[in-house]
Amino acid sequence: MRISNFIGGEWASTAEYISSVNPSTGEPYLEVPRSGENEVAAAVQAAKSAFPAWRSLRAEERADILDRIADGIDARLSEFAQMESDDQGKPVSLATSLDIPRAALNFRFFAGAIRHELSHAAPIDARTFSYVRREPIGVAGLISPWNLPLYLLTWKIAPALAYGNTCVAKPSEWTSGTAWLLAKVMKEAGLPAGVCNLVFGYGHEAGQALVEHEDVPLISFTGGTVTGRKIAETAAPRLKKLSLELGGKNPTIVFKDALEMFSVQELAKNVARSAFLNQGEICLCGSRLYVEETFYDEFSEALVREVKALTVGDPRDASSFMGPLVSSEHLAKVSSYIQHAKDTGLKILCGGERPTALPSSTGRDLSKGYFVQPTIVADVPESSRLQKEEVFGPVVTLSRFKSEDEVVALANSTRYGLSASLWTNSLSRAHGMAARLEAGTVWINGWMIRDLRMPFGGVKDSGLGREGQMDSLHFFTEPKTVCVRFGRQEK
Ligand code: TXE
Repeated sequence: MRISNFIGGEWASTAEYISSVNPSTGEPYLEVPRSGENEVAAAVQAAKSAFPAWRSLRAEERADILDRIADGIDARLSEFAQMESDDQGKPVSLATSLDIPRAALNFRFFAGAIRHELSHAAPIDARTFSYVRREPIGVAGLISPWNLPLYLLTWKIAPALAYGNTCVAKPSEWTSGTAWLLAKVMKEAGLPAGVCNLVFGYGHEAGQALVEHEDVPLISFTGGTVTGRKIAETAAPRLKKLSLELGGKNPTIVFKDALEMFSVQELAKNVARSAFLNQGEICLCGSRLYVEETFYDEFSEALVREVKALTVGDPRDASSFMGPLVSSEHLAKVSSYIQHAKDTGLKILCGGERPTALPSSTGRDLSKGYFVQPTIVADVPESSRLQKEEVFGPVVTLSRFKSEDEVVALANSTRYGLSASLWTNSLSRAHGMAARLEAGTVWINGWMIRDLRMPFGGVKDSGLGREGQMDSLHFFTEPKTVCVRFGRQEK
């Protein structure tokens, strides 16, 4: 199947195409446009032309269109979920319950936000006051990754459009399918031509051209830290507004007193889910597990039992918890960390290999798919690559700690700071630690509970800036202060 760019409300072809592979079978299944400077320039021009009319619509009119896009996503739920799975490797069940509904929610949420938005005003004296207009910025450049393709793309498109900008979006070259389906939905929903344009292709070609383009004053990017740094280097001298949501090496911290609330099995189940959901390919996954020493043996036994029971198999099967990794390159990267654990004599508690049997009720040949077992490596030195670098796959480390001070220091001893999750029944410990952990989000007795009203983003190498209701408003608009005086000032 071949997909097209979506520029000015029309489908546009390119001279060359990238072959995108289905990671379950290792077979090519999608031809993705290989766009470059020319396609990006055409898309930016279309977005620029559409901007004056789009920004002039009443908020209610924009909100209605966004709601219709959400409805259109819902109506095609199974088509989206199937494509997301074929493109990315994630179980269809996960795409159906999480990725696609959350993508629809992104549109509904920002439609609601602009319907209820208020601006503030400040009286100076009886005849004078100031008020703030929040104005859209122009053409937003939106660059998204492959791990939660539609969800993270719409997390950018929805607020950009809601607040009156037009946009050019560049999804990951590995997972472009659902973005193309989204373009169909946007067309059906009556989004005016040019308001949202999709340009597919490689990051160093289409992505780079978008960041460099002089008519794109704002870039929102989610992806790897190395790419984020490169984008910052390109954007900074051009004085572009920038939001970077980058990688993570998130700690999960388990105290024994959590047993006052959960059984050891429940704790193990929750921690396993937060480590291995979506094959561990979520920037929020807990990849460094720290367990209180007095509880370590009991917990690690339960965790290993839980993880060994996770089914790795055909992502089209409802029973599969994990599918393949996204690409052969990524499999090679993740495998190199497992090999490093073996080479340095670390203790692998479970996993560490390609699964020997891959259950599939569809009868598909999965022998060339990029599968790997969920893997736990124990007692890893803090200086090890495994403890320091983002694996972004189903490989986690398990360590023990004695005290709060010790575990806070360990948790913070990374260049990343995206999220942390903490399991404890002690209120004072929970809030005390939340204040000390260096992270954009701290979950207490939970994980990946998303509230779109809250700021989302990371500290340190995990990013720059925040998005979320008010933060997205601030990012995707510029405030203008208007000071009004009625008549002549009395002496
Ligand atoms: O991401 P990239 P990749 C992490 C994870 C992963 C690593 C690399 O550790 O292993 O990043 O993954 C576009 N100018 N995360 O290589 O390269 C690219 O085409 C403009 C964390 O897939 O950062 C894609 O659309 N754009 C993460 C997007 O950037 C460029 C999710 C992300 O690609 C570009 C994914 C350039 N010069 C990976 N180069 C998370 N935080 O969720 C690339 N791109």
